[in-house]
Amino acid sequence: MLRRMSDCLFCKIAAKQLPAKLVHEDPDTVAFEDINPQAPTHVVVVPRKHVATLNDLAPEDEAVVGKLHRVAAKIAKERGLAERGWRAVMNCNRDAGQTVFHLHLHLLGGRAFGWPPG
Ligand code: DGP
Repeated sequence: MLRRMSDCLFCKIAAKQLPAKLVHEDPDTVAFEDINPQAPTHVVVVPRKHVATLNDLAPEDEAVVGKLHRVAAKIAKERGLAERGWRAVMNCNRDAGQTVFHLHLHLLGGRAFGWPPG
């Protein structure tokens, strides 16, 4: 598990020290194609700031968490997913299946999803 910032995969992708298929960049966030897509569209949206999990959010992180969702909605619209629908998911810690300990929002779309999630 990648809990230390110096080891953090998504910090390195955001800093372009590791390759990824970037689909969005701004001063606060980066979005890229998931390496193991679970739907026809599977994009990961991350803050540039290292925050390990939802449990670790500080009051000053509230704006960027909102921005992650706005970026996901923009990408979903660009891909024609807005009307049909798409899913936003944040996994927090082990039981939820979090494997990369840098906050990230999954944008999933292009197929129908079940509920409740597995
Ligand atoms: P989670 O299980 O919620 O922590 O999601 C982590 C996601 O990150 C998972 O869907 C796979 C993706 N991922 C892991 N390593 C890499 C990588 O090196 N590059 C890219 N593009 N995605 C990765």
